[in-house]
Amino acid sequence: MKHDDALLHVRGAARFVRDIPVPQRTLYAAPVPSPVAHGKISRLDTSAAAAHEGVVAVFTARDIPGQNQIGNIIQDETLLAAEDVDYAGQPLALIVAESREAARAARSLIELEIESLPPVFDPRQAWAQGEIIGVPRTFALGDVDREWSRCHVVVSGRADSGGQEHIYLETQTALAIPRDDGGLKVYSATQAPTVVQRIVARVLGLAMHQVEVEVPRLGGAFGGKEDQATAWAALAALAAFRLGRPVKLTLSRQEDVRWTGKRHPYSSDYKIGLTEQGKILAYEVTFYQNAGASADLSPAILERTLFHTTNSYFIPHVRATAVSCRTHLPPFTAFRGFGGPQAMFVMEAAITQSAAALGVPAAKIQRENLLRQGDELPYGMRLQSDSPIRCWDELDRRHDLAACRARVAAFNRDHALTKKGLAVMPVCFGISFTTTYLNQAASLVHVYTDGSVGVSTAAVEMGQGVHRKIRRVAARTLGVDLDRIRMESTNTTRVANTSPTAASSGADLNGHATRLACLQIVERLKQAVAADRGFPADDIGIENEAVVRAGRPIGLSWEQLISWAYARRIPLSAYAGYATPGIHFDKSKEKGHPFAYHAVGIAVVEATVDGLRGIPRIDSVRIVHDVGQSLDPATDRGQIEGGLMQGIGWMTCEELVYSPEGKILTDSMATYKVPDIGATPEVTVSFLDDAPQPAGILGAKTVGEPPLMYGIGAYFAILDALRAFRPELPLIFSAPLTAEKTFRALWP
Ligand code: LUZ
Ligand code: MOS
Repeated sequence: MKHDDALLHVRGAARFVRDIPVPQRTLYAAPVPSPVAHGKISRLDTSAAAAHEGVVAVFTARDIPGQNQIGNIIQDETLLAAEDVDYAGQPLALIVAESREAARAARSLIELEIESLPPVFDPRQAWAQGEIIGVPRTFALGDVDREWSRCHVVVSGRADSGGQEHIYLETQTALAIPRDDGGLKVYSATQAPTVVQRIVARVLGLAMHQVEVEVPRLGGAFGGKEDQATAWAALAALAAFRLGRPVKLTLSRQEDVRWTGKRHPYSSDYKIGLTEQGKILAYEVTFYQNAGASADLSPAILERTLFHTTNSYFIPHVRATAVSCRTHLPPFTAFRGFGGPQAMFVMEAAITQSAAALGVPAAKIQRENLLRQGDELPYGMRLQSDSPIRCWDELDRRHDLAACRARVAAFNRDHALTKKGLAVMPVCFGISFTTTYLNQAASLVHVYTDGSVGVSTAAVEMGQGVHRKIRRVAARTLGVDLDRIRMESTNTTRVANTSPTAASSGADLNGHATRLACLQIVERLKQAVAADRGFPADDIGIENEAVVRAGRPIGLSWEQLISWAYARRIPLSAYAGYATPGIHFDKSKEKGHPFAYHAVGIAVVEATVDGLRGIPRIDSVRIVHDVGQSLDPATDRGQIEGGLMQGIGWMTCEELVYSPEGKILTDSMATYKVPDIGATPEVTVSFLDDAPQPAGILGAKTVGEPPLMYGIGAYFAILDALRAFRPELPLIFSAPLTAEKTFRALWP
């Protein structure tokens, strides 16, 4: 129970945006969704809804004072549909009423006529019709075309992975409060306060300094609030601005699942060539990303897919092409891994098929081709460490992969009705926003006169424990106890121009900024003590809440130091920015050094399939993960276990099902199956020893997204068990591998 808010969370006392006590005269807003996936609005009459009891106003696109445009990377998304409707669930109007119930009840009174147009839901079909976002991109290394003829085996195939709903505990929420100067304060459950600020200002025609955005904490996000908290904040702000009253907007779970974006489904074609010994010589892949109806973050996600084409492997000849396809589904968005998992799934599919063709275990090919220090990745960067091999060997040392394989084979010989399967899953994930300029953060540190400390950064606490890590950085840098440090809310007036808390970079970027701010304060204090006592400043330090000279206390405690310094009029606050050094990427060549470092680890997954009922179960997952010098081991372990389970869910049970008209059918927790405690395998997590990471903060490596991808091993472990029943079973690479699919594979 090491999370900063653990006690608040278990008592239900933590305040999320929807728990903030609302001001007097607060109104409630309910969006009106499009019932169809594609069409043209021919009539939208709001008068009957506006006349409903309790309704104060109904807004449509015409009521937007600024731009009706919420697109972030590409400006292709309206806040309220003006003419065209591009997905079922798209907001057409906003009803504002004295109560949530009244706003919702009035929805059925909206009179709507939409001329239906044929929708497209399949990315390959969209591609064939030329419906793409941006341009296709290709990363290449070596010369695949020449290499095929040198390969002993060449296999090719298709791999599909489905979308994934975030199921953050807190649904999308915003509270907008008008200010007396015509501006607004917006509480938003967002990972990206500055994006909300910029887009609210754009929609209302205001300057950014007229919009203050505050985030207390989030009840989970997983990427689902990186870009998609914005629309709801902008709708609440629109109503608050027009009516001069506070407006709250909260989606129900079902609304949230129906209307908001999810992980991108991908459909991919691959071709892979190897030597007789299992050395991969060439790999070619085309990724068709299902982007949904507008760009959202799809171009950045597509790019991260390309960066992770070869995952943890060195392949000398690679050509990877990716295209973002526009379909009539709610725009798909960021989700932990951000396009990386989709690429890694295809790579593992290709290796699994190669192993079958060569008649060797997949693990042999995986080990043979692991990245080594200095190996070149298809985007020109070289791996800086030997972590992939060190993690593999550590996993082998701890868990003996050959013995695991033998144990599984023995079990399968002895059991006719149940079979086990095994899969190793290495992960090598690039750390930094691939959009280089986003790799910046800032921190504002106040030391109060009693010696307590308040820290504001750009980081949003969403359960991942970033606040605890930043507190540790501040405490270590100032030389004081952790209890002295408090993290403040994330607010655009205290720290401006914030990047989203995303890309596993929150602790690194904001930790570095906090360290630099704390160092400024320490330096001022040291100089003042040196001048007063006549010591050299370099001899002075602050350790364990006391001033030391050459490591020995001089009889001045932290509290005494601070009140003394305040009386001497020494500023006790500091602000610092941080920008990741040394990263760059040239899109015209698709080469560069986009990442500060790579997060690396490996897992071995064991599964059992019940052959009569077709039910798969993940028995155990053993992980060796390189966290560098962990800033907070309990937090890191929690992230690794949680990420793993989210990945297992994506690969095995979380299935999005749509009607032929493009309406999501799996729109509640009753029909969308996430893994529960009963599905949790035995998980062993070991940290790689002696692996400090200089580019991370205080030697630590980030841990946010990478462990999700261990879950991919679950797919291949189940597939391995299925092949133990039926060795002739055709290899299917279509995630999730649900119980229905395993049943049908065994009982065709
Ligand atoms: N967001 C983003 C991300 O804008 N750029 C990224 O590279 C990224 N990576 C992971 C998660 N979110
Ligand atoms: Mo994210 S997928 O918001 O790092």
